[in-house]
Amino acid sequence: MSAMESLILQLHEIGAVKFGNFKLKSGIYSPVYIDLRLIVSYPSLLTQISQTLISSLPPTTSFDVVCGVPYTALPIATVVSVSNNIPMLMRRKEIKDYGTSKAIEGVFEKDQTCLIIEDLVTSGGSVLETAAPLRGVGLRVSDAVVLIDRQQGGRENLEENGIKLHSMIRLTDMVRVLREKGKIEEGVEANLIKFLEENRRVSVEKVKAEARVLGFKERSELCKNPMGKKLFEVMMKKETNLCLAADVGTAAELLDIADKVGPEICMLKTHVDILPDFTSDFGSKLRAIADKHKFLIFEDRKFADIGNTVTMQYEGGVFKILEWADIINAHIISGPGIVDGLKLKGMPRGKGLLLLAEMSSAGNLATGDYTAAAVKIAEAHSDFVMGFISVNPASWKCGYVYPSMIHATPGVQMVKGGDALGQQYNTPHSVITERGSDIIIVGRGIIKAENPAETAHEYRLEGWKAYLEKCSQ
Ligand code: 5BU
Repeated sequence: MSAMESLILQLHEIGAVKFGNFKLKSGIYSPVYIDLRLIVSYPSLLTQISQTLISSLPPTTSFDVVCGVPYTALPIATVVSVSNNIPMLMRRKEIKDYGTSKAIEGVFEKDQTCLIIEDLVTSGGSVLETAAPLRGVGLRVSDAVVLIDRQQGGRENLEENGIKLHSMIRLTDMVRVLREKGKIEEGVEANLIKFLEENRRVSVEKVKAEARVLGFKERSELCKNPMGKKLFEVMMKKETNLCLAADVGTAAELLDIADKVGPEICMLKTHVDILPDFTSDFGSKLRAIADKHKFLIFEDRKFADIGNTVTMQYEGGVFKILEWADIINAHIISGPGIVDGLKLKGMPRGKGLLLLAEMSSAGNLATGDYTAAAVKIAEAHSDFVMGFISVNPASWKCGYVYPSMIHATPGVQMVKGGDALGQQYNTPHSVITERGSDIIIVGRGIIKAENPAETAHEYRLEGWKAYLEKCSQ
């Protein structure tokens, strides 16, 4: 029996490979599920895997360091490193908000070659996510080795990004061996082959975008919503990704600060229902200032009702938000009907919608599956949904990779901290680079400053510098 066959049988034996009907991260159903996290419990299998991985590489492959894709491949990479005496690097998945905040841990020199080690490749997206920061710090990445290749486009996607994929076990080989050894029925193999045919290539567009940070220019071209496009253009033209949260006491003060801070911002965020002196000409007055300084108006109304009700709330009442706000936002708690409702009114007038995928306040419930649901709804309505209110989109398992969507993040101040009522602040640099957002939304950091216009200028410089830094990675 070959080393590969033996490994396949052992992986099946420990339950790392299961057959049935499983929902994958991407939402599609798969007849096979592979969970290699289990291998840490089987040290001798882990050793075998690590040895076979390295010996399966073509002899011409040379590298100075290895780096495992977090998390499952980390123990494999560690064993490879220790048993072959090759130094290892670690890529941080979550970058710390304190300390040195390095994406790559370990000692290396510029232009050294790093071999990426991965347990399972589907689209190749995770390998690219690890390759990007490695390349960002000056390492060369030309090869990746994987224990199991699901044969769903990973090889091609990586090849297009200059990475040759060496796979130890291909999914079809694995299933063939298991069938030959009588571990599974013939029908299971046929079912899997059919599945692979139907899912040959997993979201190449997503993977490509993941590989490098696209600039606002390229992203504006991908954006389907006209207001989203416009916002990208405003940001580029004015070189600012600052949004002012104009939470001042009166409409008069709001118009005054909008005029003063206008040159510094790409967007001004309002809570129109906090203004005691609101009059029906507020919208046209703010519009005139927005046109003068070329910023967009975002009413942070946080619609949350059923589709039919929000159409009325958007268009009617005292505030007539539809008349003057370029952008609005909505919770998805009531389901996708809310987007249909708002779209009915907003689309014909070229408006844009941000979905609340996350919130900045402590203990909020917009996390995990809820965030993923917001992404799904946005994808289905990308003609009207221009982006998200996000807090840490870089940590999303889904969605962050859609370059056409704009991420705007509240809870920003020059120093990390919070207020007495649950608000949590991150710095402009952290929000844009580590957390993967596009726009910083700043309220009290600016409006409570002695000189709001000057302070806004400082925030603008910080935010834009971080954006440029991210693009140059
Ligand atoms: P601050 O003064 O910078 O804390 O103001 C933040 C603004 O962003 C304020 O208008 C909030 O209503 C708004 N906000 C937020 O803080 N957190 C969120 O998750 C969302 C909006 Br959504």
